[in-house]
Amino acid sequence: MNIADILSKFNITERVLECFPTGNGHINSTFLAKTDTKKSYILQKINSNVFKNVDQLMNNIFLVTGYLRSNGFETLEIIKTKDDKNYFQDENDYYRLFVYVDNTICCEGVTNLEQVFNAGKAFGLLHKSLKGFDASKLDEVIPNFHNTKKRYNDLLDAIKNDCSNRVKDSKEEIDNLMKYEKDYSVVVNALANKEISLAVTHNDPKINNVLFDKTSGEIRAVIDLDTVMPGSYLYDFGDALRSLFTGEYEDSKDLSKIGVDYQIFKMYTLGYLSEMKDVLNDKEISLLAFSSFLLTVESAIRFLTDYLNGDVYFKTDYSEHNLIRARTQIKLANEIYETSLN
Ligand code: GN1
Ligand code: MG
Repeated sequence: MNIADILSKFNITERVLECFPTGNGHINSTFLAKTDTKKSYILQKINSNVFKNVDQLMNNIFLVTGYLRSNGFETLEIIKTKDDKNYFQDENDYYRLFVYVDNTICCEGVTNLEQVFNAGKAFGLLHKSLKGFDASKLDEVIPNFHNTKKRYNDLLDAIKNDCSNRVKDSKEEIDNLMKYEKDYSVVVNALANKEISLAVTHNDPKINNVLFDKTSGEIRAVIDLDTVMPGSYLYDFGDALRSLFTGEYEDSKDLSKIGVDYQIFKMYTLGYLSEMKDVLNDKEISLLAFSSFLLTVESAIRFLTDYLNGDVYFKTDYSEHNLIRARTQIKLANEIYETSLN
């Protein structure tokens, strides 16, 4: 089915003039559709290999965006299909359409610390504004997404199976990840023991998922709500720092570009706590720095597991892409560990 036919399934009145690929996600394919009016749309082909239950995924987004909007926050707007569904399915694929959030920019990289503060504030605000939302209404669209212990067990399985004969090229990385084994249960255990809250979390808190107003620079909306699920605030806090430290170098072969920047740590934390200081408990506060290590090492585990499994999850451009990504995350995790947790 061609793009024009797919777009014709959705409930829009404007005429689409052009539709072209945009963004650089690892999972879904994204297109910007320009129309004969000022309104534009974002069309996405949903990766149903990653998101096994698209109905649940879209229902989560529908519920969360509805809640945010009714509480006065700007958020994504789903355009339903002509038969009133949150997505369109053809023989092979699933598609959804959002209104393009006009007059906004997202930062692909950090150019100043104010952006970092604002990113922290944006995710803090999202957490705070979803505090009253009943997390049990959401489906766990990717079960155990940030269960680091489970991710590590998946890595051990991938090593055992060695289905792509790549273990021999990854010995150093595997040893490096094995040495932190005892740390992998810290957050999942604290959640299980109810020492920290089970909350609604974003689970992909990259700075390029925050939209800022093009004119005023103010925070407008947080996007990419695919993985909004029940989780720990620490998942988002740690993963945001991981991605800020990594910046655009997630797949850099030059490891000297990867390192911890404590100014970034400080500004993100100040921004985040400006919204969340009265919501977090003492245990959560005590684990903030640890979470930046944990989510970084988890990301290394995920990339390396996918490398060993033959690149079945993340999009890759060449055969060692996932191994290279794992290396940047290991370098960063080691540095966070040595400089702040040892
Ligand atoms: C994936 O597709 P993208 O870039 O939004 C992944 C995140 C990873 C990220 C690494 C559903 O997100 O968890 O942190 O790649 N999303 C999913 O860049 O697995
Ligand atoms: Mg994402």
